[in-house]
Amino acid sequence: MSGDLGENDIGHTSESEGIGVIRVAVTGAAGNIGYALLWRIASGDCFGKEQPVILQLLEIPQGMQRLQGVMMELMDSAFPLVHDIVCTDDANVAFKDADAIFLVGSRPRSKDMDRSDLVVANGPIFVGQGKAIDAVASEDVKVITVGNPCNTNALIANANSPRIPSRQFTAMTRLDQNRAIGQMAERSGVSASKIHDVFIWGNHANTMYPDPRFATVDGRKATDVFDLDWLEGEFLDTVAKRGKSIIIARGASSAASAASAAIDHMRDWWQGSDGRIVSMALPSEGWYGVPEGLVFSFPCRCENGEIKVVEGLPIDSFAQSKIDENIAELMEEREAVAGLLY
Ligand code: NAX
Repeated sequence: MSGDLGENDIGHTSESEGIGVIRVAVTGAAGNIGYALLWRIASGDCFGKEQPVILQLLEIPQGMQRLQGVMMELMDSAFPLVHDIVCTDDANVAFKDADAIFLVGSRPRSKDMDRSDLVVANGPIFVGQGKAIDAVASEDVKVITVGNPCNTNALIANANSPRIPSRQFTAMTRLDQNRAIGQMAERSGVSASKIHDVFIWGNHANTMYPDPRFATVDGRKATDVFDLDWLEGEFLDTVAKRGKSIIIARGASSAASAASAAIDHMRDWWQGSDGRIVSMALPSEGWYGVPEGLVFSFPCRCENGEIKVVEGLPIDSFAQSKIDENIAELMEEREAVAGLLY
């Protein structure tokens, strides 16, 4: 047992906490992404094959019964690295001393909602969770926001957590990057492992820009391998609208691929990106003319647990127009939630 974590804590498993154990919180843990994500964390895919973890899982009260089932299955998987599991509907319990937090839980977009409705509907969740992170999480906590609209939700959580440095709040655009790699791999016949340095600018939305200009495909420049019409047309369009295509094909939104991308994001942040450029959305410090504070996806490298934006890349007129489009959209989202940014 990891100690008394509060009255809403409904379950623990197994053993005592050993030296070096880290606490990993996941919200929306009984949802579709959570179901794929937890097994990857528990098996060591994210924090390393030797790193023991305590899982601190958050759900809303209506989700607690499903969460109990998830916890039972985790127990039944008997992962050696999982030292304890805490299930709760109280964010102050879930985030207590957390070293890493996956903010996945939020309300999905229904048919009658447009994007601005979603921004307003989900914003308040991230006010409460930001405050809880501020109150109880480790001061070194690394936060990834997956729940949509993820850039603006990360902005809200960051604004409500003044104790934690802004650079520790990120949003996920890695799924978009992985989708871009998938498209390049399919078209070129080269395996995904040999495609590097394609990354996403901006918002996790249709406006995003998967930038192919610095990418390599089996050592060759992507701009030599693929024609410009494809890169600025079908490629861009397919990546931007992939989420919708998955919903049409599967009858449900991306879950396993989203969980996998969240693992990639946090693993690279935690363990380093090995010199590779990866996409992460984080509060701008004015990089590439993006207004300060906007949570914007940039080309990044990770080293020693820190994210460094790759600065000084040349921007052509097409890239600039896409960056500007994303800035405009994110400014509009920020405006819509201005009342939540204390
Ligand atoms: P599900 O609806 O399957 O699961 C969400 C879970 O969150 C539910 O169990 C729900 O009870 C819980 N929840 C809701 N409000 C909560 C709160 N305040 N605190 C804790 N838990 C709460 O959705 P799922 O497919 O898992 O997707 C989760 C989120 O990821 C959605 O917002 C979705 O739009 C977003 N996505 C983000 C992606 C990205 O690339 N950034 C891609 C995939 C996905 O669309």
